[in-house]
Amino acid sequence: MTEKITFYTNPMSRGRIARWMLEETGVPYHTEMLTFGGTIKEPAYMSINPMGKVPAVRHGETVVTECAAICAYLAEAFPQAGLAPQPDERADYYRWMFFAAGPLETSVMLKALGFEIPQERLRMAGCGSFGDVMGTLEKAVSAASPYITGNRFTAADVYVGSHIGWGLAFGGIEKRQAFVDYFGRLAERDAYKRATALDEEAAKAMQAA
Ligand SMILES: N[C@@H](CCC(=O)N[C@@H](CS)C(=O)NCC(=O)O)C(=O)O
Repeated sequence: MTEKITFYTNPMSRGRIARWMLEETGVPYHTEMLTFGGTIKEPAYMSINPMGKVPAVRHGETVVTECAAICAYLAEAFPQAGLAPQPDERADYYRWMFFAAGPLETSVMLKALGFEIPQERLRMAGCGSFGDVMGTLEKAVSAASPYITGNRFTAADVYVGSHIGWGLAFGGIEKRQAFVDYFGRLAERDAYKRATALDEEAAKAMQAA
């Protein structure tokens, strides 16, 4: 019997990444909405994620936090969805998933906070410069193949694509054509549309409450 999945989120958060991934797997799940500055910091949720941050996924007795880990975990827990990498896709899959969770996320956030790493300290900064991160990401999504690991859509596209989509929408990522084209392909997916509609609806309901 399939173990129950509980998805802890807030619709205006990185939880949208995990929601998209859950919708891609096609497995049923129960959603627990948390409020920022409210239930997210209460003991019941802090026992799930001591960071007091969303998203988190509970699968039976197993808890996973961190969007990239949630995407990778669900891809492996539900192999029938075909979102885990084939052996020849693994290098790109891990490379770009970790690149997005590390250098990309960090450099976009530093920029949003108005912090520029001084040129002479770039050597010790794992994320490198914002310009180098943008250039590297652009090359990764400009390859002849439509997806980040090649011709097949995988969980790495959910994670990398979410960063690009969010960044294009809110200005954290430059509107380069390669980013627009790559994300445009992903946004056509039924699971992406379903996930977005569910979170938009939940956001409206939370605002009205
Ligand atoms: N590294 C985490 C980041 C999670 C995160 O920062 N979530 C934010 C919303 S996007 C949050 O829950 N903030 C609430 C708080 O810190 O009080 C991940 O990738 O899942």
